Amino acid sequence: MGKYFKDIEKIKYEGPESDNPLSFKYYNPDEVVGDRTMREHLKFSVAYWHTFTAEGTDPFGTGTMLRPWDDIEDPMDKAKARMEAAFEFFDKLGVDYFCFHDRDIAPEGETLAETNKNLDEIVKLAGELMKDYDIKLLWGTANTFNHPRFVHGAATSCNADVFAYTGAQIKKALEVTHELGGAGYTFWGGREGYETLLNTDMKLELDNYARLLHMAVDYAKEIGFEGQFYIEPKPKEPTKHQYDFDAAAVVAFLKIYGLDDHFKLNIETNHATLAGHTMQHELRYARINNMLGSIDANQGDLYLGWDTDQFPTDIYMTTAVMYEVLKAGGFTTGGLNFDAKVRRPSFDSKDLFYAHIVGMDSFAKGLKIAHKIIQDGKFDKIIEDRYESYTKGIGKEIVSGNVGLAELEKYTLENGEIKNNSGRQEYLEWLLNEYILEG
Ligand code: XUL
Ligand code: CO
Repeated sequence: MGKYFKDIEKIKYEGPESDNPLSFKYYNPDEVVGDRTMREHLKFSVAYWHTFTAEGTDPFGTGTMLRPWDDIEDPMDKAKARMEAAFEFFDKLGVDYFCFHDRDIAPEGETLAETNKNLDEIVKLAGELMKDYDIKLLWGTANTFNHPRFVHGAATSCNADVFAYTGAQIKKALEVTHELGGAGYTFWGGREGYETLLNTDMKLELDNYARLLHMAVDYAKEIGFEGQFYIEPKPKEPTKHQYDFDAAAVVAFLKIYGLDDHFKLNIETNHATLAGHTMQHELRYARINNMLGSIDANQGDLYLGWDTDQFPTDIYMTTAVMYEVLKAGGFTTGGLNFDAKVRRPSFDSKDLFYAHIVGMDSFAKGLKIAHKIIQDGKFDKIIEDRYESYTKGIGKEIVSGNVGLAELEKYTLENGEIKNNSGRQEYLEWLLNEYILEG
């Protein structure tokens, strides 16, 4: 039964008829959908910070979570218990991956040397548990936003000592990610932005950010880390304006600084909506630029202006996400990492299971619907027909680069009245409903 989540058995697939909330209704890991099994398509990962480190604090109240390791006083003993509990959780849930920040798994010491020593001890334990349970690291990252030293940013701080500290911390985080065989390493610019332009040298900050990323690329090569680097866009929070605002801003940044060959994007639903985009928009933008790497799976609350990091339950959204993933050819190094937290009043450990189960089932359903949509090809055909004018005549000349403004003028003067066709949006929304409802 395990030591930590004693009243929970291994979660099994019981099918849509089951009324057991501690079972999967749709996520059937070995079921084949198209060219791979659900498990291979979805590559679920648990986010260590939300599920094992977070205590349920908010700006108005202290922690509420009730966890099996609560009574342990010593920070290192607590860190070890959490790590053991985490693997019991992954195993019971049947996920193959996890993600962590350096500071989620081990406490900071008095000095960086002491902090690194703590980290080494916990990483050793994690490595052993990964082998025992056959669990893999989707990506590692460094928390360079929580400690007061990062008050003005990390790589974009006005203080060169903070830049240096950030480099030192990321060096170590890369080493431990490599040691654990991480498939990737993520940069989320937690405080890489500004509060006011009145005190900000934007050019220097952006140049420095790129300098740090280049150093990381160089160091990865030096130690033989071949995992995929990701940047995770987010427009605001904690700072007023984050430099990695959205997919388009990040792609531009990577290209400007010659980093685009080394990075892909880790796109998060709630970050997309905070930037005023749908998740599908962000994924599409990354996909068409060959930069769709991995996904932080959650959902926000459109009535609230902050990052609520809720577990994903919206089937329209999971369908759209899996549509983009399938169109990109499926995940390679990436996966679906539940960067999501249970609500503060959902404080029982059992809630962690309910939350992940509904997320996994929602994505399993989304995968199947998206696969059917793509297989049927109805939407593809409608889009193909919509742009048909570019496959012949003047349209073909435009896309082949054979004409300039003078030729367009000559053509238009002779062309006469223009005829447009309906966009048929409501029909398409009806069609999408049909897929969702028939599921
Ligand atoms: C914060 C966020 C991070 C990153 C990793 O909004 O999403 O947890 O995923 O640093
Ligand atoms: Co995230």
